[in-house]
Amino acid sequence: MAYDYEKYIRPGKLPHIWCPGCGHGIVMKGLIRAIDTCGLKKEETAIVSGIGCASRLPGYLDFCTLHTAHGRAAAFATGVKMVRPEMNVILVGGDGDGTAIGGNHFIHACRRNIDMTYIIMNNKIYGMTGGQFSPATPTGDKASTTPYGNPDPAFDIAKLAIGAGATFVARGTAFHANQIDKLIAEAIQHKGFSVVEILDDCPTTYGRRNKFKSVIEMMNYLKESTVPVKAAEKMSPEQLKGKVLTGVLYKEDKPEYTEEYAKVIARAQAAK
Ligand SMILES: Cc1ncc(C[n+]2csc(CCOP(=O)(O)OP(=O)(O)O)c2C)c(N)n1
Ligand code: SF4
Repeated sequence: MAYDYEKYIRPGKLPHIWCPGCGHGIVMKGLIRAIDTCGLKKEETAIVSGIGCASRLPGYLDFCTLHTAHGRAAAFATGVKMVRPEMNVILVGGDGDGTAIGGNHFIHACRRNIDMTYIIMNNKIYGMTGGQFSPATPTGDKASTTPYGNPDPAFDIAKLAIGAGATFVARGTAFHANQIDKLIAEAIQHKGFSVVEILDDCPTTYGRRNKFKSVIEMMNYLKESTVPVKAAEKMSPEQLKGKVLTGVLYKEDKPEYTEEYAKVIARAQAAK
């Protein structure tokens, strides 16, 4: 049965800016299905982004949306959640926005464990500005700023989130479209800071430079290079060599920040 995405879309904002074959639209549809599954109301849900192709996503959705400054989605979203803790707050953006210019904000949002969900679309590149390398560009890959191969090691964004204190971390891919909504729905339902990294594709500025002949090749790469975390349990180290794990990678219960902050305010008021 066809899914009714239109009830969540702002028709006046279409057509979208994304290139044919870009994975960001697949993620947007997954997010819509997750929001629908969780039954979130439009007026009680804020979707916040920074700048970039991925960060254009909230503009197309009929919720309370904020398109902010580059790398500052976490800062604005934190402000929304602190003032209106009853709101559902979802952050979206790219690997460049979230882990380069916004890296500091990202790790501190993870550390605080504010009840929000951050969806990072990791296409390994700065798509919007023509393909400069990002902290997620693998060593040796080509970008407009590394035409002879990137000498830097890349962040593992999911591991970075776990190390910084996020209490729910999952990874999916744009190829596995029908898992994206399930991962995001579980992240939304988790109480605390949840991160969903979606391995995505940018055929225009990354694929062409890195010898992917078509979007299908890029999608096949996402399929072949990843293994569900449950399947990995039965695989040998040799079989897992070069594979990236997908699914729910980490989950823990910890005190939530806005609730702890409310207790501090109550203590301060009682002390007056
Ligand atoms: C302060 C500031 N610095 C740089 C830019 C230019 N800029 C716009 S989008 C972008 C990169 C976005 O890359 P990413 O977040 O990975 O998203 P993608 O476009 O790949 O989806 C950059 C560097 C900007 N808008 N503001
Ligand atoms: S430049 Fe890349 S990330 Fe941006 S819309 Fe095109 S394919 Fe997507």
